[in-house]
Amino acid sequence: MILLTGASGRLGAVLARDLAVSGFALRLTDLKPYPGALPPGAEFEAADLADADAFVRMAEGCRAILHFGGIPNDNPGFAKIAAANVTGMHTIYEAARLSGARVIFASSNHTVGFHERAQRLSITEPTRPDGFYGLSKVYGEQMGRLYWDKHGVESVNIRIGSCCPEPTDARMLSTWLSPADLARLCAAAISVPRTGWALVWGASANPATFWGEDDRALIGWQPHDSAERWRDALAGKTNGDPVAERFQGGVFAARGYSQKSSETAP
Ligand code: NAI
Ligand code: 15L
Repeated sequence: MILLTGASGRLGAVLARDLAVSGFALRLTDLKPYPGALPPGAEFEAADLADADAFVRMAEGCRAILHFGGIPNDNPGFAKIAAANVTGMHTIYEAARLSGARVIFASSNHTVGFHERAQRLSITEPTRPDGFYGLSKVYGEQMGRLYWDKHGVESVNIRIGSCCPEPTDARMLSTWLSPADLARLCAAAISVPRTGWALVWGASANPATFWGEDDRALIGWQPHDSAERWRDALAGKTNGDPVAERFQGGVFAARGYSQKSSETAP
């Protein structure tokens, strides 16, 4: 059995459908009702990440928790991000510790959003979050590190780029992750015998990528898709904001930016 949080969201609903087709038995959960008919063999229970007991119960008998629930941007502000994405990680990791499940965590490229676009990052580069949302994802990755070192809870932390049916602007020529590549990555992350604490860039095989070395060989995953066939249509579709265009995080980095000097410290 696999527990999938955020099952009613954009990525959760895609994963629920694709993983059910691949034969995984799914326990789905979200604050919101599941949109439409449940995939074959799946069950659904509504729960808030604030309800730690509900997650301990739902994780019982699960070999993996795919954690895709939470706030996916900076819009609601610090307090709400902290409740869902920081306290919520404690809910998930305590449930994983008690059930013995592996966590597969939807982290984000916004953990490193203040790196310049010209850089090609490996996972050993320092994090440079571009907002409280990105910072909450750094916390989530490090919560996994703590639970691995202290309790032996395994996790695969996926720094997702931009996961949507097609890339829609020039930045996504670098950051796009096809939903099919995401589903294959999650299936591999569930199935591989050992992961320890692993960190993977969640992007398709985009030649314009910002990201390099990671733990994908450990997971046994390679992306199949690429944003490159949209290059002619999207190369000129830039944001116009110099801060958004300079940094990997794009508009997330530019939101509320008030650095006065022309150079951000290296
Ligand atoms: P979404 O907003 O469509 O889905 C998130 C789901 O989490 C929603 O259905 C929401 O009801 C649920 N949720 C929010 N707060 C909750 C709480 N307190 N308790 C229980 N459920 C709660 O977002 P999306 O795009 O599907 O993203 C899923 C995950 O992937 C998020 O964690 C996001 O940060 C991450 N991610 C997504 C990327 C993308 O390109 N879509 C890129 C990078 C990371
Ligand atoms: C994210 O982390 C967001 O959840 C998603 O909505 C996209 O904006 C994505 O990053 C991105 O950077 O394109």
